Amino acid sequence: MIDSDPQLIDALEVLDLVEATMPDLRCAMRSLWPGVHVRAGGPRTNLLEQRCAALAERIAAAETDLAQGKAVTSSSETVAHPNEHAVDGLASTSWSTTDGATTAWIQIDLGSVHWISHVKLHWGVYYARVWTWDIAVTPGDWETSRMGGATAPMQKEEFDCLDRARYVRLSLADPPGLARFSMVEIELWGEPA
Ligand SMILES: [Ca+2]
Repeated sequence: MIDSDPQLIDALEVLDLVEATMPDLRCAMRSLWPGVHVRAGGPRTNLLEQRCAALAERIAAAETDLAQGKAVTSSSETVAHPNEHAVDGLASTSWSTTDGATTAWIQIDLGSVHWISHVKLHWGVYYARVWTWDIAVTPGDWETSRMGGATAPMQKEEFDCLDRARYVRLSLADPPGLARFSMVEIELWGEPA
């Protein structure tokens, strides 16, 4: 009988705990979500599936693009493509470095500590074949969360994480052509910690 499956009853109790302690566990739950496995059939399984689906919807609805409109600094910017264009929510604008540097960085201050569950990088024409994503709770307390590399102009990259941070910094290196970098938008999805 599925109704008496102790593992399933445990899962329902865990779900009760997650719901009771939201929002602290929202980010953790989202991270665990792909691993949730429920046996098919049976009234209690259906109940668990329904509650998990409802919880996932609540988690997604609670998240916003934390980066939009936040304070942003960089190694260099141009008059036509200032730092703010990387976090203005517009696909029609972009931040660009000045020419001549084969490395660069752009940093966002969220104003307070947040949970970040996933990141979207929308590259401009001038991308980095090597990038590093660093996070910090306090100034200077940098920790590398992710490394990667873009492979084409205007590429959109997205990755999941479970980061708790106030400051984030994207360091760029190895441009394929001109010594220049550009980003259309950096999106940080999550919620206050
Ligand atoms: Ca933009």
